[in-house]
Amino acid sequence: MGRKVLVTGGAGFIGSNFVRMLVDDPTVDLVRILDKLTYAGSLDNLEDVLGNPKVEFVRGDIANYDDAHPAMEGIDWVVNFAAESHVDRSLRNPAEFVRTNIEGVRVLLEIARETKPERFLQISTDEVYGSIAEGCVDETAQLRPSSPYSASKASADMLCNAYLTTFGVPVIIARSANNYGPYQYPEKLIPRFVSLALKGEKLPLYGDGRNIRDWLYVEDNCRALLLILKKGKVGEIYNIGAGELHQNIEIARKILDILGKPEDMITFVADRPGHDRRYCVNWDKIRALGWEPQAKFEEKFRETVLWYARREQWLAKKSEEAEKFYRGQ
Ligand code: NAD
Ligand code: TDX
Repeated sequence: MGRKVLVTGGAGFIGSNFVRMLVDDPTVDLVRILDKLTYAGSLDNLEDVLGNPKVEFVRGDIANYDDAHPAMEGIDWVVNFAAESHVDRSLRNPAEFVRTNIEGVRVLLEIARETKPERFLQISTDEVYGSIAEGCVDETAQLRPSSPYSASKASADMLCNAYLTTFGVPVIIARSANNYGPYQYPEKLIPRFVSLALKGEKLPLYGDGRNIRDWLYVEDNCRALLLILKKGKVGEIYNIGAGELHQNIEIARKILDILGKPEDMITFVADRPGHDRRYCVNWDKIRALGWEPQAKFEEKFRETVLWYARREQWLAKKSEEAEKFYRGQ
């Protein structure tokens, strides 16, 4: 008998890519998705898999016990992607981040005490370590989150550890770097800039544009997560990075170059308050499980930009919503 997997937040960017990978995995029998379908989630992201007999979709809120309990029944692996994920939004409305990213995780952990899954994989982020001036940090580094978003994610990690230690919930935590790839909501850097460039609008870089992120291809991340479910050890934390550290200005230039647009479309705007300068995680631990990133950055980055460019209408519609947030509407 294969595994029955619950993917919360499966209608979002990484979750929908992960669902696609599970559907193709012969050791998985059932992929149940629990998603609230907030502004960031969409059934469009799951269009090609919703008809698959392995896939069940349930609309519901992880912070609501009555939604989450039935979804967790009979489940072997819980993978919690559901979250408010946008740093800029967390600066304007932190309450929603506390509710979903902390209270939601508490509710799932409580239910896990009853339904006893074999594994509970909490999807965390490299942002919990805060800005890393130089070098890269391993999983034992101190947590120094800077934004309400990263503070809520760090809090969830702490709750997970407490439920493991106190109640034996079989938690594993994964801390990934910035993902890029298809199906990301265009409030985030790469799809936002592709969309603005296609519309002939300026690309607003925060501050001096020299902040650094490590860019991990979403499929590499999903492969790492699946490997952690299969071979990872309960109670462990695994960093997942790519070693592709790039300044935001390089990312903006690459997008313009791929789309054949002029570099003077870049503009510098007020910095994000508390903006982390650089992230870099050491991922030796997951490497020891047998994982390496496979994506060639230049190739996958180009493919990603063109993926969005080919969906110009879809992108324009989503981007109109996303830009309302930036205009303060
Ligand atoms: P996303 O914003 O694209 O998707 C989040 C999904 O969660 C959406 O489908 C949304 O509808 C759903 N959701 C939100 N609140 C919910 C609730 N209360 N109940 C049920 N569903 C809810 O996010 P993403 O970029 O795919 O990120 C997924 C996870 O990975 C998050 O936990 C995030 O913190 C983490 N992460 C993301 C990145 C990245 O680069 N995107 C990097 C590291 C970690
Ligand atoms: O318009 C912009 N201009 C700009 O300069 C936007 C949207 C972003 N930026 C900068 C801020 C960051 O330095 O680009 C970088 C990337 O920004 P985001 O796409 O907002 O991502 P980030 O803040 O790095 O967080 C992402 O990676 C870690 C995800 O949104 C998180 O969910 C994840 O945990």
